[in-house]
Amino acid sequence: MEPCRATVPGCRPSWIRLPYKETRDLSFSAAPFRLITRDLFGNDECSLRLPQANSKNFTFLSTDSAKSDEIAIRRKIPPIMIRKIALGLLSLGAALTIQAANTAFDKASNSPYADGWQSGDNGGTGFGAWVLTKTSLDGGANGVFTGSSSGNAGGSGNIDTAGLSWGMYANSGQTVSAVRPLSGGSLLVGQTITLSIDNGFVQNGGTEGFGLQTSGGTNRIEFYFVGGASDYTLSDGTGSHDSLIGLTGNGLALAFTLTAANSYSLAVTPNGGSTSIFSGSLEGSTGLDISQLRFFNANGGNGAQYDFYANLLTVPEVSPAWSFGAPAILGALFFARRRRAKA
Ligand SMILES: [Ca+2]
Ligand SMILES: [Ca+2]
Repeated sequence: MEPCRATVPGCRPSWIRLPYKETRDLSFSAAPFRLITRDLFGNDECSLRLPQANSKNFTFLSTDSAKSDEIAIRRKIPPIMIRKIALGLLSLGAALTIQAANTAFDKASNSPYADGWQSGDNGGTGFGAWVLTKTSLDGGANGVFTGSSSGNAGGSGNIDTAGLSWGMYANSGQTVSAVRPLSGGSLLVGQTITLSIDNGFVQNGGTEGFGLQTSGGTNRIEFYFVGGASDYTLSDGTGSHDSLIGLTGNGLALAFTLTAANSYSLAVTPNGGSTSIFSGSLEGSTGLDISQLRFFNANGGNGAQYDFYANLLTVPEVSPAWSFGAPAILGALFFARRRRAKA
């Protein structure tokens, strides 16, 4: 194994020397992967499967005064026993912090949207910049704007802040998408994304809604309305399901929580209505990341009553009841060491 730079994605394994008490940020373009360590002679010392295999950004802090250890990233190595992992990591003496998606908040009434909503706008805090795309250059067939979501569905409730939401229109077979990346890392177990959507009427052949995606744009879950249907549709790892939540033009508040590597809960509350909570498995293979959200209006219809709106995006602070795994693993290490000492 030739040493190579850990910051180059796809270099397997990628070794990085980590001096005593030094912190290093690492970022990778692919998951899942494993962390391993080795000594100066190139012997593998231990291997640690990340609690969140979909994490792509994280920070190491070396506490090894011997200055002789290296840390590396490997992908798709068969699992080994936790006890071996624990003892190996103890020999390294490293502490690991996994970086979650940043706490974030944004709304349509923030100042970057005062001159309109454009690709590259990045209001609020904690998100990456918007990526807005449309399938036609014809501004009459698809586009985005800011305005009150009370204008759709022939006059309705809204999800506005200071009279504004992010608006999207599409007709004549066109589609407009608005992608918002998370920053700092992908969503970890215990983290939540909240948002509001307000679709108007949706013509037959049209869909309006949102999805959570990998950084490469693969859907992990979607919630949307299909023109001609009675209820909203929820698509997850077991297919597309009737949510039994009927069409509303008044808006809905949604809260998605990653409850395990491939499991979720989704709370959906129509404006003025009661909350429905869904849970299940995510689309795509286990270990894929959730790194962005996408709003879409796919041929929803021509006219204000068919406009789709979104607003109020947050990644809240994580409840103390959740753990990102690293503390639990470190706890297991001490447990393993104590057991060995007693034996
Ligand atoms: Ca703008
Ligand atoms: Ca509305």
